Amino acid sequence: MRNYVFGGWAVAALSVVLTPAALAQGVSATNAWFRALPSGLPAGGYFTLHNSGGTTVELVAAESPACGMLMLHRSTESGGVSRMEDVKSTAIPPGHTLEFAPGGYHLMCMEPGAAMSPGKHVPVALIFADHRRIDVDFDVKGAAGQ
Ligand SMILES: [Cu+2]
Repeated sequence: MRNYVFGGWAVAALSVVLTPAALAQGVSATNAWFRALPSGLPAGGYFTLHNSGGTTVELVAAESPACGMLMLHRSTESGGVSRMEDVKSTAIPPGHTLEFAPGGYHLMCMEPGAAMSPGKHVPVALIFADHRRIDVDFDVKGAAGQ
């Protein structure tokens, strides 16, 4: 009898532990790349973020050892003038995809290090409002995006 009760507790504890892991599988980042520019200019980072989970996720920050600061930016254009603004966070509802692409949302690697050169790869951690982190490997391409 005692063992049976203990077994019940073990199962309950296990299901609590598994819940966050299942949620973490709901977000994916694909087609990740940086555009490396000459002379240490900031490098734009692009990727496709998909939420296949059941709850909205909110991207709040990104980090990379290859960048001094890695910021969330959005480019906008009005009247033929292109400008960038800081983005505090972007929410992705369940089933939605958000493209980080030239001319729109992007990461901005403010101080690219030596690893930011075409043909290399740099790691990036995408950080969400619930403190989840996703590690993504970014290809580094040249100024022409190849
Ligand atoms: Cu930017």
